Formats: sequence, C-alpha cells, structure tokens
Amino acid sequence: MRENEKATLLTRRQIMLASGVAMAGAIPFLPIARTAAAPEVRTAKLRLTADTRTLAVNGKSARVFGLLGPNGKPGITLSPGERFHVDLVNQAATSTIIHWHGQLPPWTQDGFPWPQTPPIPADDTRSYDYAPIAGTYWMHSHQGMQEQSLMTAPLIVHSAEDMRADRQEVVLMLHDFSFQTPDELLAGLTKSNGSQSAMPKSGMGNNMNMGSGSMAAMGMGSGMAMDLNDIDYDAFLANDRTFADPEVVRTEPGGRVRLRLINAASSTQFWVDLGALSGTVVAVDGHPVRPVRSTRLPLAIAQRLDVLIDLPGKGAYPIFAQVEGKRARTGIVLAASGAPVSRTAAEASENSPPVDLSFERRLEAVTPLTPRAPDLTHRVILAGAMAPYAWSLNGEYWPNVTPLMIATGQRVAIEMLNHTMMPHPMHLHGHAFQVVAINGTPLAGAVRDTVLVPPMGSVTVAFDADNPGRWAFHCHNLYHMMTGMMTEVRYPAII
Ligand SMILES: [Cu+2]
Repeated sequence: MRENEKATLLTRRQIMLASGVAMAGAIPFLPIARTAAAPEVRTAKLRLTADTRTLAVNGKSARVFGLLGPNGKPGITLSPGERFHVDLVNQAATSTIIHWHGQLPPWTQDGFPWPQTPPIPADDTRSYDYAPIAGTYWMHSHQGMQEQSLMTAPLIVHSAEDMRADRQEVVLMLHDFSFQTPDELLAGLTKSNGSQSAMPKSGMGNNMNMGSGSMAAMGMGSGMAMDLNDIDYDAFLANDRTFADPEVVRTEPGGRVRLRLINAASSTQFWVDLGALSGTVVAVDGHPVRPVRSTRLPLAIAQRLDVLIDLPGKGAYPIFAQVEGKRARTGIVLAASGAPVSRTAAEASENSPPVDLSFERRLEAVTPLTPRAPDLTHRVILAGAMAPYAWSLNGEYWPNVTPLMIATGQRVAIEMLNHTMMPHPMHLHGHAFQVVAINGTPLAGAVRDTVLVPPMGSVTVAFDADNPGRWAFHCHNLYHMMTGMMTEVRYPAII
C-alpha cells in the first residue's frame, strides 16, 4: 500500500502558510484576527487551470481532465474573508465552463453556458470575482459531459470558526470512473433499450429489483423495481485512487479531523461508512446543521458532508464509500503517524441499500429560513424511464423548457414529485434552499443546494428569491441531465 501523506491533507500549519501567516516550528495557532489581517490574502488573484492529465486506474492509464489551483493541487482553498478572485485558464484543448457548485455568485459568474456566458474557448482565460460563502463546495464543468472525465475539484472556503477549531482538514472527493468515453456511456444508455422492456440490458446498469429480504426491509416494500446505477463503472475513486491503493492520510497528534466529503461522481450515490470511527456531521452542502452523530452517512450525487472525527487511538482507520445497491466501494485511510496500515478488502461483504432520506429527516439547519408562507409554489414533476432512456421535468426536455418564473423578494417553494423508479438528486443554482417537506410531511430541515428525491417520493424545498438572473435547476445525475432533466429558474427582466 502506497502512502501519500500530502495529497489532500491540509494541516493547520498549511492553512497558516496559505494564509500568508509566518510560522516558526510548532508555535501555537494564531488568533483569527491576525490571519484575516493579511491584506495580500484578500486581494490576491488566484490562477485556476483547466487541463488534461493522465491517471492510472486499475493498472491502466486514462486521459482525463483536471482543475489545478495556484499551488498545483486540485481546486481552490480560500481563507476566511478572501474573495473568489480567480483567473480560469483553459488549457484543456477544448472549450469549457466551470460551475462553482453551491456558491451564490451573480448569475453571469455561475459557470453555466447561457447564451450570455458562453463556454471559454481553448487557450482563453476568464476572470471571476465574488464574495464566496464558507464551507465545503466543489467545482465542475457544465460543458457537455466533461464532468464524467474528472473536470471536477474541491472548492473549500474556510470560516473564521474553522481556523479557531484547529482541526486537521481532510478532503475526500468521490468519483465514478469508466475507461469508456462519456459519449459511449450515454450512447449505451440511449441506443440500447429504446425498443426493449424496462429491464436494462445486461451489463449496463443493475435494475435492482427488491428481491432480497434486506432490500425489501428497507421500506421500499412496494414490490416495484427500483433502478439504481445506470452505468456499470470500471472503478470508483477517492481522491483519484481506488481502494486497492488508497490514499493514507497521516493524522496529527490528537487525531482531531474535519472530514470534508464531496460526491463528485456523475451517476453514483454512496454510503459513507466510518468503520470503527464515529463522526459528528456539522454541515451539509457547506451549510451548518445541528450536530448529528452517525457512522453511516448517505451521500447523494453532488452533495457534501462535513464530519468531525476524533480518532480514538493511534491506529489506522479506513473510511469507506460504498456504492448504493452494490458491494463496490472506495475510500481513504486515516492513520496515526507510525501506525501500520493493513490492506482492506476492496469490496464490502454485502450490497448496500439504496440511498434514502432517513438521514435527511434528522437534519436541522443552524440558520433556517425565517418562518413565512411561500408567495409562490412551483410544482415540478420528475418523469422518465430507463427505456427509452430519457428524463424530463414537467414533461419538458432541456433545452426546450418553460422557465419557472420567480421574482426578487418572494419566498419560493418548489415541490418535486418523483414519478419514476430512479432517485434524482436535484440541484438549484444560485440559491441555498431549505428542505421543508418530505412526502408531504413538513419539517424544518437542512439548508443545502442539492437534495435527493427518492423513487415515487416527493420533496419540497423553499428559498428566498434574492439573486436575480437565469439559474439552472436540474437533476445532478449527468445522464439524466443530458437527456433532458433540466429547466431554468428565472427572474423577470433578465436579458
Ligand atoms: Cu435524475
């Protein structure tokens, strides 16, 4: 097992260095006022490069994209108070546009290919400058299917509280990976089953009928078949590595970790299993929630979780991310310095259940919406099927859609009704919403930017319309989005 102690391990000392704070040996952590006072940090323009790279997966090499930040590492990490002031340099040899997932910039900086904000041509540069919100975010291409080819990276915005907490930061970004091109994967879905029954062809997706007792016991007991995992991937990656050769993150003395989990997969949902550890979830999609202790955490596509973990001893602890409905898993290892790391089985002993909303129901925003009845409720029907493979919102297929109109100052609710046998992780750009009902039952849930709508279920979210523009609203399963499952949330008088 190879060790890589540096890949995504951001110690407090590195945070200090990144913040321009001088450091001499093991000096105590400086108060935040000193850090925030560094003026060069606040005004520095950062360079982010969209590029191509070669990645070794299962002993074979693959050509993929990458997004490298100013320090040559994936993505961008910002200090408290620092602006997102970035030159995005496109060296990917093809046009691209990068979306700052979950951030709330002006709409022209959202990184979506609207006519007003076209993709960045190869060898061109585009500048961004907005005040970011703190938390665990990520960035990904919104051009074609580049996201499947790993045009993704973490976007971490530290808060003053993060700095005071003085926890070791560990980022774990998940991917699904295929040696086939995204076009081939999509063609396999759309061409193979147009005239067949609802069962996908062998090898493409696993139609997970609920035959096993454990599945039937998961509460889906309608006897209907549930579709999971449209695509049969070659590998699942955690920080670009498979579980056969995982990243080993050496923990600092004391073993106090803030684990930032990002599901950057294009079409895969995971159960994160902390193994022998237990954790406290303190934020979802970057937004603080009242602490919830758990060891098994569902992570839908595009969602994030911040988990505080205190290592109980000086051992080595694998963090698993198991694909829903499968035995396949990936992950990393947290290990005290010097602790031996033994090999862990690359597959779990049992299939995991489907990702569901049992955890979502336990979440409660630290900063909820102010109580107020919605001025406007948009009802959106999620429709589609595996055969023919096409997915829609309100019967419309992107780009031929009728925008959902909202206006500044309104409290807006969106009620999503899933009329399909697939789960759909629904994401709204430019706004953070609160989950306010599940299957018609009200709750004061989490504030977040992506929520799972399970098969035949419904979820209602609410938000305050405070960011005028044109905003994409879509399923974050890339293949659902590509076959139509996207619409626009739009304010009036936007040209
Ligand atoms: Cu979907």
